[in-house]
Formats: sequence, structure tokens, C-alpha cells
Amino acid sequence: MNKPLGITVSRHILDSQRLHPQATGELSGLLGELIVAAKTISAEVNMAGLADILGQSGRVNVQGEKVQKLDELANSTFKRRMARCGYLCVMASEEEDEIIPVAEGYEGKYTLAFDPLDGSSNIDVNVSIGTIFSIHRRRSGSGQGNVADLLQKGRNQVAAGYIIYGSSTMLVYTTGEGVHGFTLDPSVGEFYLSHPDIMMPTKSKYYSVNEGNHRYWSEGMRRYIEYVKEEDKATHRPYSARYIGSMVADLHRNLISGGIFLYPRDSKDPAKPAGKLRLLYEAAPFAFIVEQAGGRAITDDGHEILDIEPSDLHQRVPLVIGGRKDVEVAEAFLAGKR
Ligand code: P6P
Repeated sequence: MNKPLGITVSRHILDSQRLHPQATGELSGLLGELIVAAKTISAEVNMAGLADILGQSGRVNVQGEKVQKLDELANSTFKRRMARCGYLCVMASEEEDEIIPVAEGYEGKYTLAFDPLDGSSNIDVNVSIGTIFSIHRRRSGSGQGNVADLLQKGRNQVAAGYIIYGSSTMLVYTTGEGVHGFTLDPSVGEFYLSHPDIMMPTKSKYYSVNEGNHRYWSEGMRRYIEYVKEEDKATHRPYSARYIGSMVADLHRNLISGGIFLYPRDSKDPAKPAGKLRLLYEAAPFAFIVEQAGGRAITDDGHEILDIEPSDLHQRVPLVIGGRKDVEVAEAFLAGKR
């Protein structure tokens, strides 16, 4: 008896496309090119310890963060491949101050914002890291895109996803029709459907936050974190703390097992009054994914992440994201209502 054929991500994308007779196949083509870039980065990440691409490159990026060699490799891999994919008009990267043009003659109708390797400070200690991407339809007419094509609210995203380079490499993405996870079989170089229709538990058992920032939080945030440490009336247990310091790893675990992740504004760094995480290529793509999985994503003053009109490519936002019920309780504490 033949083993059932695994559903490859390419097959899954085409099946989704077939549901839309008006589809031109361009989004499918774009996602296909993204997947090739992801496989390339996965191979590099898995070899990092051996191929002398660990450690720091000596550069500092637009965020003022030391750029790891693998960061640069991931960024250039994405830029080179996607600039000539023929489906994009403009790109933005966490590693680049300004917008990234596509190759002349290869302009398309979508935009791409990406964090090539989030959590890169964990590279040298072999902790899971990831790539995050967000796709919009261009607003401008034709030719090279512009910053206005990128500065669209998350609610308008056409697709969003991440690749997590961990014990296995997984791709998780949504095009607005549910969230689906694929695991890379390195022996054949294919992503196979392993987590169809991911739905997030509305109430969970994990909370993810950097408690080292406790003294810099608002009173409401401090009270919420005290609350999750009390015995839950139903389970008679407090939440468990789970914080890796790699957003893709933390949010992937919470998406699959349930959990709330918080990175609120804090008074620690006057240069980052809105917290640390970036809207365009971190909070907005994850908010799209989590909402599609039945969860919710807000700022620490109750604004829906997906409704924020971006004003800057690298704009930071406070983020509270997770199961719907968990986020509602956190929202009440943060608003001083509990
Ligand atoms: P902290 C990694 O640098 C990152 O941008 C996210 O991946 C992660 O969630 C966060 O920063 C960790 O920040 O301040 O807790 O070390």
C-alpha cells in the first residue's frame, strides 16, 4: 500500500488559487519565490556553526543593533531573489534604512516587507530564529513602487507568514483563508503540509514577556503579570512563563499550544517609547496570522494592530498578542479596569 502523498506547499498554494477564478497566479508565483529564498536561508542557518558565518559582521543596522553575519546573508538572499521575481514593485527590510527597489523591468503588483532573520542575537547559541514577511497589493499605478505602497495598515495585507529555523524548518502562512503550517523535509527539499487550519486556544497556559523590564512597565501591565501568576480558578494553576527572546519562536509556540505574548511600551529606553517591536514586518504580519487563527492582537492601549496606519517603515508598536480571551483580560488590566 503506497504511503499517502504529502501535500506540498506549492500544491496547497495552487489549490487555494483555484478557489479564486479571477486569480492570475501572481500571488502564487510570489509565494513560490519566497519559499525558494526560505529554503536557501534554512540551509545556511543549519550550517552556520560550521561555515564560519556565526558571529557579528561588524555592521550596525538601522535599528542600532549589531548585525550578525547570518542576518546579512539572509537579507541579501531575500533582496537578490525577490528583486527579480517579477511580482513586486518595492520592498522593505528590517536591515535597510530605506525602501528597496526591484530590478528594472521586473516590476509587479505586490509589495514585500520582511525581517530576514528575527531573533538573530540567538544565532550563536543555537536558539530558533525566523524570517517574517508581509505582502500588500501596491497602491501606485505601475513601474517602481514607493514608500506609500508599503505604508498600508495590516488589515489590507494579502498574505503574511514566517519561516522558523528550529529543530525542523517550518513555514506558516495565511492568505486570509486560515493559517497553515508546512514542515521542510530536507531530504527532498520540500515543505509538506503538517499543520492544516491552525486555530489558537482562546485561553492558554503560557505567558511570554521579558520580566526584566518589570520596573519600566505601567501599573496596569504590572498588575496583569501578577494576575497570571495567581491560581486560575478553573485550573487551580498559574500560567507558566515561556520566553525565548526570539519573537518567531515565542509566537510559533503560542500559536500551536496557546499563549499570550506581550511587549508593551516601557520607560527603559527613551529612544523606544512605543516598545521594541516593529509594526510593518513584525507586529502586523503576526497580527494577521493570529487573527486568522482566532486570536487577537492589540497595542497596550487597546488599538487593534491591524487598524494602525503606519507612518514610518521602521515604526515600533507595543504588542499584546495571543488567544482572544487572554488578550481581552490583559486589555482590561492595561486599561485600569481590573
Ligand atoms: P528583549 C529579537 O531581537 C526581538 O526583536 C524579538 O525577536 C524578540 O521577541 C525581542 O526582540 C526580544 O527583546 O528586549 O526581550 O531581549
